[in-house]
Amino acid sequence: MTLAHLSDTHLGFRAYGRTTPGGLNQREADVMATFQSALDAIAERDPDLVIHAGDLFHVVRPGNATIVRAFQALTEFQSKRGGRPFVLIGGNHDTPRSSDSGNILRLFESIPGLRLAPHRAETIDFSELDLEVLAVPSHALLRNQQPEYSPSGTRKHSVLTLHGMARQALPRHAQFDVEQTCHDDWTYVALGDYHSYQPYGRNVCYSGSTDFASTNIWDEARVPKGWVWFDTEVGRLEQVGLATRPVLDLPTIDAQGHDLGQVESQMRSNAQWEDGFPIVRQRIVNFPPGLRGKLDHQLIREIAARALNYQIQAVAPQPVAIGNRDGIVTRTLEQSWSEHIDKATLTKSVSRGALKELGLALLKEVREREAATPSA
Ligand SMILES: [Mn+2]
Repeated sequence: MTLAHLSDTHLGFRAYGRTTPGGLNQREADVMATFQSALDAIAERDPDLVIHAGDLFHVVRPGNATIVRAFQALTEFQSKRGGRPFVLIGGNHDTPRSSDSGNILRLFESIPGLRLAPHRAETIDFSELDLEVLAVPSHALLRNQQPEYSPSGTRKHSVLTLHGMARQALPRHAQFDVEQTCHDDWTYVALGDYHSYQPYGRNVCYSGSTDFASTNIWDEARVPKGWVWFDTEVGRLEQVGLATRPVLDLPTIDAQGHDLGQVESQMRSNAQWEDGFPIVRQRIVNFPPGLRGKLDHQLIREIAARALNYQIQAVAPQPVAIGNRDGIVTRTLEQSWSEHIDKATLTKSVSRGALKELGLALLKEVREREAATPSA
């Protein structure tokens, strides 16, 4: 048996002000185009089973254009595949909290071969493939309505699909543990919710989103987008890449000890990319907020004209609030450290200057590490 696993297509996602000549938000059009190319690539490889692990739509009520395009794309896809099995589960983005009845996903039930689990966990049986699929949508996981994560044992093949956050992916938002899924007992476990491709074993993974469709795309920029192919005869995950509009997180500029001209010249040299109107972020750390508006507007306009979006993210030197008898004062850690050492009583064997330098060097090291890690 062969299967294709995709997830988190987030149709209807919108960002930035740009629109297509037809008046659609440019990112909404991008995300739809990537979805279409995923379907084309999957149809080409012709799997026995397709799993969409949730968040087909970005919102509970997508715009009409997005609903119509999604319906047409899936109808055409299923007709190309002769209505072979396709399982689609509800995600946290496209499932209304209150009731099942108003769920937009219900519309898709009429597409031949498409089986839906929008709200409740259910087992779907496909005798023609000697296969059972346990579908656990977001709503069921959140309400603790998931059944035991074990296959019934009556079918040769068994697939678990689940939409939710694993402790292994984002510990602070954990809804389940990958170990809980007993993935070794299943033929395949298709996870949805986490937006980067992330395998946890030979047969279990997040396929990731098909395009950049969240508020923090910068963390995702390091992992290519795609969907996953699995052939039970081969028994190995294969991520199949998808071309998207490029997302570029340019090297961070540290403004400490530099003047505006030097910062601008680094911005210019960082802004080297081929055409293709990427989505770009330029971080500048240790940059006082007041200086943001003093950067060369012409330079910024020139760079921005070659991007769909050029975002300058200025991070101010971190002040730290310290309380004393006279009230709360704001100082940088470096200032506080220097002032403390200037006044501290030290044993004779310790050099005041060397100790001060050591502290400042360590603080600098911490800042550099922080600058190298994109914020969550
Ligand atoms: Mn999602």
